Amino acid sequence: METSLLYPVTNDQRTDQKLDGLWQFKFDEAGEGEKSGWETGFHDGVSMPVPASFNDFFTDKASREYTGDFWYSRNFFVPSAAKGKALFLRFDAVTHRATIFVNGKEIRTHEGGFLPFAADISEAVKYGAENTVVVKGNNELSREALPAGDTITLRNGKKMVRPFFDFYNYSGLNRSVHLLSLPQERVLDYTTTFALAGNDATVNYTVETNGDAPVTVSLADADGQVVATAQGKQGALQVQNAHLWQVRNAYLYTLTIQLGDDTQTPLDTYTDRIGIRTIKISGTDILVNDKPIYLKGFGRHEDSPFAGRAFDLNVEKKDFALMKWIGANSFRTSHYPYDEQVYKIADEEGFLLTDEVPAVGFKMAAAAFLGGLNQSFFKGPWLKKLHERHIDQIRDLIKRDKNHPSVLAWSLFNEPDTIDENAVPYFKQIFDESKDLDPQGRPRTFTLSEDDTIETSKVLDFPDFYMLNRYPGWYHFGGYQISDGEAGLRDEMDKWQKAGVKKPVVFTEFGADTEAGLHKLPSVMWTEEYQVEVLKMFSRVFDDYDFIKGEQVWNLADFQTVEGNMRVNGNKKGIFTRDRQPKAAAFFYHDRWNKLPLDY
Ligand code: GCB
Repeated sequence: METSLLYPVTNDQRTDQKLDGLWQFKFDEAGEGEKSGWETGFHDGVSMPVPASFNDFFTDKASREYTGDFWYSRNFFVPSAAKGKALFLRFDAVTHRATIFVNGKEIRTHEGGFLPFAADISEAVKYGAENTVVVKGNNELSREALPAGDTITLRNGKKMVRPFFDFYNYSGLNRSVHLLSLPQERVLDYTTTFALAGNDATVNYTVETNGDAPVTVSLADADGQVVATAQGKQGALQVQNAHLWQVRNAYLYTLTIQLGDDTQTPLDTYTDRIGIRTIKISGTDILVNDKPIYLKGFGRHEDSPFAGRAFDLNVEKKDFALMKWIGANSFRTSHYPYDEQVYKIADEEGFLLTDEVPAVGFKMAAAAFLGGLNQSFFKGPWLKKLHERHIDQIRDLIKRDKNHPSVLAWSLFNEPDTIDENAVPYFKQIFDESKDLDPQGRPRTFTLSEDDTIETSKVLDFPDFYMLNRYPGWYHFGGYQISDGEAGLRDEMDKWQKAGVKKPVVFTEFGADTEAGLHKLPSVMWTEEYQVEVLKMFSRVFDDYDFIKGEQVWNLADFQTVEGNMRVNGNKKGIFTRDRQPKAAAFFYHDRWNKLPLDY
């Protein structure tokens, strides 16, 4: 099966046509789709925008919360000129699993709701004619899949998800669909690594193709001047006076790969923008181009009104504008890989990001918080399948994102249960198997929940740096007890210090739910004043410990979650509201972060 995850481009040899717009859509509560021939296409559904989560377009609750199989259908035209080309449909993400049919024929299936996959449709299409693509999606949760949860059946027979995580199970064709026409002999993938020497840099590359045609690689600077060329599937580009990609001061080169003897009429061309920079962990420092950096920024979500988890370039543009204004330099793609356009913007804007797989909910206490279960997550019949899918998604994540200069690190879990002995063999497997996947050897890590401390966690040897999620001042010692929250946090940091922590520590979650516009003097929990007090408390602590190398507050913006008595129409820990307007805390960070030096 074709496994290329290269981002689509259009040039003389390749075309990328987006199949976004209105599709036909149906729920399949009774499981009648195949029996009724829906895979051949249908016109009696409702119209549904793509990309979008279907949920919030419905005005009745049963549809919004729908759990199970759902179908999308549309026609697309394949021109006669495409004959002889390799044709693919590329789905940037379908939540959480999909079966793809073209003209009634099953082409492939895919598991995992946040990573792209391509379906080879060359044999299934009619040329110079209309064709039909049908997607059978499914949004159920289980302990065998990422993100983890259960699917339950209510007494009225309706299936519902019970997520072990704190974000709404937005579903559907959340990202774009592309029709790709590619040359038969083509580039499948490429990698780059960098070595710096004085002012110069070496860009080492490998190119994977599906044939034997000779490979030419060239690198052009931002003005389009070619600065280095090399031949072969593996080689080195020597760049004199290299412009390095720097944090919040990006510089991108254009890498062009061509196949064939004649670069005037190549068999294939693939072009991408890369940044030359190195990343290392040294003691408690995070080094970019051998210089220490301090991370300032956010945990985020792909979440906005109307289209749910759909990628929306307008929302993304706004989020970057806000992150730049506030003085941030980084974020975590909590709790799943984001649309590839996010990484392209981060590359251009010089943001560092920690790229997370949807391994969230690997803890029964999280399930308990949301519904009441108390067993070991890392012991159960679901582990084998889960592990297969987990490593598969880590593999695809790294494959997809390895060439982005913005990617600082890989986050392999969010808040798993690491005080459980049973977690150790699972962690060992995941860390062993992912060890050599990234040619750039970026750090691998995961977030530790409040239960997982230097005293209790059994897996602290695995990560290259520590990411801590901590909520004193909110889930415990809130309101009038906040001073005890601060004292407890300092006690914990003293223990890390005393233990001689030898790796950087980054706070990747902390904060307080805050209803925008709610004010009180003196403060109470949920007011804008109280959120600022909590964040100031954390800042005081961060300023006192040198091994703390970053602060990424939870969350950039309010976001939708499952409903419950802990949530007022979603999680309100945003520094901005869901429609991206500032709470008082935004001005606090604007002051703090614009003043902090990069190597704080
Ligand atoms: C966490 C989770 C995050 C939640 C957050 C909260 O620890 O990682 O997904 O949204 O806490 O606000 O409770």
